[in-house]
Amino acid sequence: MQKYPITEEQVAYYQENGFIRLDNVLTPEEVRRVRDAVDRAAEEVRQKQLNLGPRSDEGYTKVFLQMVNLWERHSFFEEYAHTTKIGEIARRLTRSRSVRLWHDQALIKYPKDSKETAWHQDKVYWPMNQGGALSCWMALDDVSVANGCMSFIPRSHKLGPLEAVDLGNAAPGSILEVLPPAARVKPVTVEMPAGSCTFHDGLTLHYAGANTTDAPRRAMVTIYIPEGITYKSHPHLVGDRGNLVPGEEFHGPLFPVIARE
Ligand SMILES: O=C(O)CCC(=O)C(=O)O
Repeated sequence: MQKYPITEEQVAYYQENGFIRLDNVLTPEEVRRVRDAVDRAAEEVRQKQLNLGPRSDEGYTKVFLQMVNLWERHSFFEEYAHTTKIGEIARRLTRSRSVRLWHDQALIKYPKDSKETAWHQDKVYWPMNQGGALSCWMALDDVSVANGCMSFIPRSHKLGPLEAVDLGNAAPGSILEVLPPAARVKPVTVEMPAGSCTFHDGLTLHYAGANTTDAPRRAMVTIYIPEGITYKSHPHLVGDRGNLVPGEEFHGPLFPVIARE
């Protein structure tokens, strides 16, 4: 698989702003395969939910359907999570010698009945002592304001960790009210075609609108841990995995190396 070319200017932009948009990272055929696999996984979840009956976390499910660690359940996603073309971008952007997988997740905002994803930082939910882990948010549909594309606050990763936002219930902009005046800069809203993606640092404030269109908005997110990040005991939705001891670096088969120098 061909490498996606990353320039030193792009690395510097990412480091300064805490996010970057990259175009045409996946080919249309690659996008189609990921999208079909996401649809199949979502159908499985839907069938299971029909059996389980109504859910108690309706606020959260309207933000998106979130399917985590698909790579462990479906060989297609295992292959996707190991896509070195994407992992290598994460490695370059973080100027790291290697990156490991933290977890993957497909995020679907269903038409009409969806809610905004409130402004938040990811790192505050992660069991990691240091910042630096980052997400690749791959658009599987053309994304725009109308169907819930992402927005970012440039340089907000430099603020350090803020409070964790309750994504199911918080007012979408609640965290913006506590920002220091210097950080209240205009967000950058990233509309882009399917196959393009953004990378964002776990401390970068980001948001996605509701999906007001008639079609689903599908994204495949892969989260990478650069070298040197250590584990801290902290409840997280993917659970306490891998028997890691607080203070030690992430390692082991549940956090495989995806790209190395
Ligand atoms: O897709 C969304 O609605 C939000 C995604 C997000 O918060 C993330 O990837 O960290």
